[in-house]
Amino acid sequence: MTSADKRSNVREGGHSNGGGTVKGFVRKVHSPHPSLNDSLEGEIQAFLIDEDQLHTYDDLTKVNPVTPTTVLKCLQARYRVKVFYTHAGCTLVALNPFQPIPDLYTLDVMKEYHCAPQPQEFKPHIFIVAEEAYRNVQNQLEPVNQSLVVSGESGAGKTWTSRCLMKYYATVAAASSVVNSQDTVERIERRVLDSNPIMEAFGNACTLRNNNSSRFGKYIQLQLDRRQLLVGASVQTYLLEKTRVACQPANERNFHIFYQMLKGATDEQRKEWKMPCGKHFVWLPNSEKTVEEDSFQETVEAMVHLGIKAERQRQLFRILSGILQLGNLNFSSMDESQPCDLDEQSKDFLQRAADLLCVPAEELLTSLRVRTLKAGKQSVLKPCCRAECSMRRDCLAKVIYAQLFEWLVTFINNSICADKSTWCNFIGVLDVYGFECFQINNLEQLCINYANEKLQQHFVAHYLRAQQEEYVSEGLEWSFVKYQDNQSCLDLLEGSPVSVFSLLNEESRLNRASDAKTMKVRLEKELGNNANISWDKFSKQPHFTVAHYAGQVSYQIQGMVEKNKDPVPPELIKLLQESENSLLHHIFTDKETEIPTSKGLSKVTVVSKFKNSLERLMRILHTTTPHYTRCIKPNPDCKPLTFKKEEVIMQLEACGIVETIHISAAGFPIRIPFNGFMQRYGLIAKYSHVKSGIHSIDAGADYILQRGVENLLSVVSQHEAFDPLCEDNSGKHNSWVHCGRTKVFLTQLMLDF
Ligand code: AOV
Ligand code: MG
Repeated sequence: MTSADKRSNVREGGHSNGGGTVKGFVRKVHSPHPSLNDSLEGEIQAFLIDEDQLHTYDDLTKVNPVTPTTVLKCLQARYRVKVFYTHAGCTLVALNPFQPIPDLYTLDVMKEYHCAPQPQEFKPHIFIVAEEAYRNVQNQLEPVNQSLVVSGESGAGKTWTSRCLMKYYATVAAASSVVNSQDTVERIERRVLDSNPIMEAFGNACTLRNNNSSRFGKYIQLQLDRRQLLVGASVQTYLLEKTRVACQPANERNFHIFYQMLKGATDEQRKEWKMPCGKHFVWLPNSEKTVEEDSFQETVEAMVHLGIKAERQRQLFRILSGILQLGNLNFSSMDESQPCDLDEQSKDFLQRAADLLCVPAEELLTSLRVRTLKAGKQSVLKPCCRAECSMRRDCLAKVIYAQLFEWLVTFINNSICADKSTWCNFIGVLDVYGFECFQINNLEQLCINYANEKLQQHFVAHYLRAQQEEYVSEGLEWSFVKYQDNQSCLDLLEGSPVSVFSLLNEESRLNRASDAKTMKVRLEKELGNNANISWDKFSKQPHFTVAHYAGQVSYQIQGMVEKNKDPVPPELIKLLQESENSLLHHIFTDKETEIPTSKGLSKVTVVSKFKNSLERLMRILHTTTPHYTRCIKPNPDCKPLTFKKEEVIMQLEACGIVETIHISAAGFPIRIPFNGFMQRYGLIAKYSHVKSGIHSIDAGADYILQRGVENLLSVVSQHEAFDPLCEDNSGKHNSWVHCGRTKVFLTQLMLDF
């Protein structure tokens, strides 16, 4: 059997098994499964003997035995020879090279994978995943719609991978388009791709973990017509980390777009935006640092392609500059609890901000300094103290930026979304913010890590369920490999009746000043028995620690309830609605401006909204055929071609790669329909001395085929090469082969014989 032969059998129903080319050394080993062999010593030796061959393993299910150490060694060996993709049963592992790899993603490579009769026979690549999803749509396998779920911690390469996937479809799904619709198709692909630099300029920022860290989640659905051509796309975004606009963690930066403006503006634009050279903006820390994403030109070009007119762009940039000016407003007062005023240096910035946002300067100042309270039918004006003023200033910036982002996403959708009558299927690409753990973590990290927890749950549930369903429907008896379920962590975060989110929401809906200590006491009282939450007794700051699937994260409680409430003073909205900047006016038109009374606090909190949006996403994912790619960050410093074992092993363990491989390897990743099996392996029986009686059986009813296959298996099992593997020589129900109702289930190792 050639290796191509072997692998042409092995893919079914979207399960990828990869295809290693290494033969031989596994034969030295009596059992591939640690569970079947008490002594692993022999196996480890066998593994070590072939260490110089490790880089040739295209699929980790072939590594023997599968342990964190052996998987790690294999990945390290591959990384050393600059091989970045490896199959791991049903998933693809992508190691981040942290340097451009020439010739890995070229048009020619795309075409090679796209045109290959069996792309799986090629080296593991993200394009195999892309092509598999594409062919599933073509073959109308149920569910027809596909999801490419890219996961991994911050900086692991998710956004990069998503871009590769989008480029792949924009290339292969357009290449075959007919000439007379070329114009439209080309425009659409370009627009779809151009949505990336815009969204990244507005939604990504430089963090301690990644210079181009996504601060929002996105699910982009690429819409395909009957001919499988890309006719449009739609984007759904998730919770932008808007606090970054007004508050950048130490050594991090604001969103890229501000630096792009600062660095890319012409003299004329600088004048218009009131951003003279050398002016220091408080909200633009670390502007001396240059990152690749600082290209203003690219963003503007993408805007032009998407149809954002020059005048709209002008308004947009004026608003952004207005936000920056707000950051330089300082309030002062002799006494912290007393009404305060702007300090002298800030007066200039107030005037500039007002000019750029097209609102009267006095009204801007009043809305920042004076609160309107409602008492019955009467309104009372109350001057704010310094902290309140600063809070209102930050709030103004955040609400403007968040609305602008939303407007952009809507604009992009209007520009790239195909008419419902023209598309029938979609391939969704999911790229969310990766798991994060900083020195100080707050509501933002809680939401980000919760999203990752949800994705992990989807993976565990889907993969195990899909396998189980097939085994059951095929009548196989098989006890499942144990796996790490993260349900208990999700219950802690979002469960009912009591969870971190429910308590946070209750606290946020109470009309009282939030207090971190009270919140902590409640958490301890209500959730103290949950094994996934703990407290460090020596910590001075109120906090709680959650045991996530990807590691422990300690969350600071201070400020969390307030962030969850996310109150926007209605005076600010009113001010913006009166703006003469028509874009600003437009994006606030439908916003509520009612002054809340004591009872009327909004029930919609940040986490309740986020939870709902993720649940909608999960519902969509469940209706699609998923393909998982696990991005791994090989070192914490984003250094090129540097592989730190401790870093990698933590990520492998966190996402359950080893378990996935076990399930794939201990399960039966190869499923061959009886017909195909007989065609391929009937020959063995023919030349065998054992009488099997299978010669009389042609392709026919499943039952007859099943008998034939069973006989064949029994013949194969008595073959001398197979001998050492068998626990019982009946061949019918050993751990290597199972004969189902319509298919033969094999372990990967069976194919090596
Ligand atoms: P992320 O999306 O997973 O992090 P990115 O996709 O932004 O991570 O990757 C981080 C950086 O790694 C990129 O900016 C590239 O410089 C580099 N990189 C990633 N993949 C490749 C590749 N295949 N080839 C070359 N360079 C690569 V976050 O958004 O922070 O979770 O929130
Ligand atoms: Mg990203």
